[in-house]
This record gives sequence, structure tokens and C-alpha cells, in this order.
Amino acid sequence: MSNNKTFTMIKPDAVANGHIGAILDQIIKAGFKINAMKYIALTEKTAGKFYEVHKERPFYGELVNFMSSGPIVAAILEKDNAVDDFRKLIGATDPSKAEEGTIRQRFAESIGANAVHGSDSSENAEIEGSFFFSAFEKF
Ligand code: FUP
Repeated sequence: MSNNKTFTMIKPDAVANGHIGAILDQIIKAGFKINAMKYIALTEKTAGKFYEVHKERPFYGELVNFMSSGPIVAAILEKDNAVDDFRKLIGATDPSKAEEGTIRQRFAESIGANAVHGSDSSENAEIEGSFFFSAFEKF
């Protein structure tokens, strides 16, 4: 499978804190192109479905509540080595452990409210991108 796409969300904390512009700027300056993008709100049901893989984890309920607490920006991003390069750009899940200058270090509040999502494999990027976007919405 080609590794030139990843999927991201700017999460409700970062949207509420006014960081959409700064985060997109950092993403674009890092060389990612926008293949698809929308500003929407997840319901509890859609957030629950998106994070179904984490269903058994202790933080699942909180995660679903948080991700449906306000609007998000969802996007498919394009670049060579997209998944790994984007994971490096966003930093560790826990922002207190994220490297200096990463998106989570700069903008996240906590391990739960951690500003951005980034797919962990090309397979998941495809699944997650297709959850949000039809073929007509990808460029
Ligand atoms: P990441 O791939 O870095 O987004 O992290 P995970 O896939 O491990 O976790 C998915 C989301 O679950 C995180 F973005 C935030 C949430 N989470 C918690 O709320 N608590 C935890 O201990 C771990 C993850």
C-alpha cells in the first residue's frame, strides 16, 4: 500500500482554543498538501464508531464524550512518508512527553485533549479518511 496519505483531526480543545489556523500553518509548512478537509461536529454515536478499536480501553467513554464536545476539522493529508512524518510532527500522545516544537507540545492540554489525531498506519489512514470523505470530496 502506498504511504503518501494520512488522516488528521484538529480536536475540540484546539478548535475551542483558537488554534485551527496555527496548526494548519504548521502542517502546510511541513510539506503536507490538503487532499480533503471539512469543519464538522461528531455525535457521540459517530465518535464512538470512529474510536471503536479503543472500546475496551478505560478511557473510551471519556474519549467519545470529548470528541463529540465541539466541532473538529477533519482532513486527509498528502506527502511522501505521510503517516510517519505526521506522527513526528504531532509528537507523543501525552503532550508533556512530546518533543519541543511538535503540534501537541505547542497546543495540547492533556493526554485526552491532545489537539490532533494522526493515523498510525496507511491502512488506518485509508479507513479513517473514508469514514469522513466520499470520493467526490478528495482532490
Ligand atoms: P495516538 O495514536 O497518539 O492518538 O494515541 P492512541 O491511539 O493511543 O490513543 C487515541 C486517543 O485516545 C488519544 F489521542 C487520546 C486518547 N487517550 C486517552 O484519553 N488516554 C490515554 O491514556 C491514551 C489515549
